Amino acid sequence: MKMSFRWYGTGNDSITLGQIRQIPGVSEIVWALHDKQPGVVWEKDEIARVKKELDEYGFGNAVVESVNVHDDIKMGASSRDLYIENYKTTLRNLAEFGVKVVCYNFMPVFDWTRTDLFHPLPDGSTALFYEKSRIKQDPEEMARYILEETKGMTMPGWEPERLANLRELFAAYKDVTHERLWANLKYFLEALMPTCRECDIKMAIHPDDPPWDIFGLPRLLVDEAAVDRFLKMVDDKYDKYNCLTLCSGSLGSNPNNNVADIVRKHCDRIAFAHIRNVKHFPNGDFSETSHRDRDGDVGILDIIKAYHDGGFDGYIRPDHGRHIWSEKCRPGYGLYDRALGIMYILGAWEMLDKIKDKR
Ligand code: DNO
Repeated sequence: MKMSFRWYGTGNDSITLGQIRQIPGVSEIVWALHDKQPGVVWEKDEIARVKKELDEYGFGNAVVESVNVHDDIKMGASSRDLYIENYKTTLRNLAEFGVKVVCYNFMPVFDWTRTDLFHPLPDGSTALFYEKSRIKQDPEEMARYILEETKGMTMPGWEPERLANLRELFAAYKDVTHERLWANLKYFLEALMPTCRECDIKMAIHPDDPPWDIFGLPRLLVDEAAVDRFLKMVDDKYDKYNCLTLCSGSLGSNPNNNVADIVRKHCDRIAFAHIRNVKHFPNGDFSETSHRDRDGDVGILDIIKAYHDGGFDGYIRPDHGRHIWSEKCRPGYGLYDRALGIMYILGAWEMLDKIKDKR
């Protein structure tokens, strides 16, 4: 297992590489060119600049989260081939600089969605929160809220340029059913796989967050059956490249999903693990919590054990944390609670190593 930390880049994150270096055990930075619109080629000089910065701190740059997929690819518009070609060029450029895993998602219009980015918790911290009844409201209102709360930061999947045309975007997705979306995902993957093999890059899809349809838009990667279907979608000679970013918090938001079971079943197809805890409420709402097992409901220790038992040697990162100790940071992406999460994950992992050695 290789421990990583998501960082949004100089001038675009409240956290510095120097701070991250002081968290024990982190060897990789999960990065992206956050100013790039979906569909645009990532140029070599831009990639080289980030790699140089990470090199200076001794961090690896093998994981990108995310190279976002253009909506025309997701909706199957005639222009999709052009954007797929651009995606391949980006993959080739990334491969030249040692990138091994590219995280992406296939959610129409919105990336992850929460109704409250700074919801107060009983301990005085705040965390991301999802209130089911508020989501039925106008998506434009939701977009306005997210953009207002995150002013001055780039928010992957919530690009103001794209969201300015929300009505048109929704209209364009009108006829995209679940099955059409699956077909468009297959088309995209089949087109990319030969390039992934040539470049030795794993495409690691992120599950949908939350894992159910919202605003009438279809969502695919929502449960174990969907994950099974996804992993069989392209010729098995490409299994090594058609992989998962298994996010315990996204799938775990649905109490019916057992994330540890999915890890046990598909450990060899998980290129990138996101560890996050979530607390469910009986009415379908959920709150993000600390990583500690008993603070939420996803079974963090069981999940970590499943990775350990499976001999997981991919990349792992603490996912969202709470906002604690008055930290001013991106929603879900502060320094302190994610650092605590890392220590929790590493503590459990090292203990499992020791128990195994003694056997
Ligand atoms: C939330 C993240 C997601 C993820 C993308 C992957 O914070 O886990 O935004 O990066 O969905 O494409």
